[in-house]
Amino acid sequence: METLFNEGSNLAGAVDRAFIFIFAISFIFTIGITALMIYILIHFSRKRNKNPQQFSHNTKLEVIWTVVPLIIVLVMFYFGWVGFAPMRQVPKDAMPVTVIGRMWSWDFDYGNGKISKELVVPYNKNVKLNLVSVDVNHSLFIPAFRVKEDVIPGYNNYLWFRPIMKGTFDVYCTEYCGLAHSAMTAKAVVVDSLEFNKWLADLKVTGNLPDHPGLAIIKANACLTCHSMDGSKIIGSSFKGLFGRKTVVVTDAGEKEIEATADYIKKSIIDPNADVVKGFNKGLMQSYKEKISAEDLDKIVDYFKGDNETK
Ligand code: HEC
Ligand SMILES: [Cu+2]
Repeated sequence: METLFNEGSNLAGAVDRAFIFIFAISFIFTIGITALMIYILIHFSRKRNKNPQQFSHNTKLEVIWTVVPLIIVLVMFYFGWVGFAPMRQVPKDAMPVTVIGRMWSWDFDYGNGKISKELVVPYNKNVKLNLVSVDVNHSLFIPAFRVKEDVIPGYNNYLWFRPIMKGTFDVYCTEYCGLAHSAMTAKAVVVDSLEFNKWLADLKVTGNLPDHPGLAIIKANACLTCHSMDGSKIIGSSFKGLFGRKTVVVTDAGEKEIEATADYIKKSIIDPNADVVKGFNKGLMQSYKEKISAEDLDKIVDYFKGDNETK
């Protein structure tokens, strides 16, 4: 499993060297400057120096405190450069994977409609990630690989790495991208090439297929800003397993348990404040009476029915 000091990719060592060098210099200077300050405070105190002296400058000292930091900073630059330059030079043979960031999840698209929720990559093979955002700014961060790159809508950013350690590693979004930003995580899994090929062959084709018409209407009306598909609670309840679910609702007449039938679902969309799901706030969901036709409501219900059956 992952530890803080795992160097999971070919790029990690150089990043760590730059970090440790800068950290060590900062540490030495913090101690040194503090010690010098305390020494000066005592040694040059008024008690010990009754008659103040006037200094102008000291060329030797000034040269030292200019040249020494200059060299240190240039060495820092060297370590940084040696670590950074290869990150922007993608090897020709790198396997491309498109990373799609959205509020608030990652998708990893291997082409031909094969889309995964996990970033599975073959051990010791170069991988290029093409970074795409469908909404706001995100940032892909895989700490164990020491790679981090912004994912900006309309700008095709990228990164690459060669995993040199098998295992499962954390993937984060490090750009504050809204309500469920902290839940925008995934896993990077490094496996043998053979295992990878098998995994990819078995990966179901889910992309490029047109959405169910009901789901298309749900997406077009931005219902998914408030309702998740994966069981998590956003502003409204999750759509996962909605159809036929037993729910406690609060009405003007008090609480009651209902089952999510076709009629209930339609009513929830047309008159959302009549039966308010317990634990959620009234008045957040607006009525879609004017926006969604009766025909489209049927399609939405049809989608929920099917969605439940496959679960
Ligand atoms: C602004 C946020 C928001 C949007 C957008 C929104 N809803 Fe809701 N929805 C809620 C909240 C909050 C509840 C729970 C309170 C209630 O029942 O009114 C809810 C409840 C529901 C329920 C009942 C769920 C259950 O667990 O029984 C359904 C069905 C539903 N919404 C469907 C939709 C559909 C379809 C759309 C898009 C056309 C949509 N909602 C858009 C916030 C929203
Ligand atoms: Cu994000």
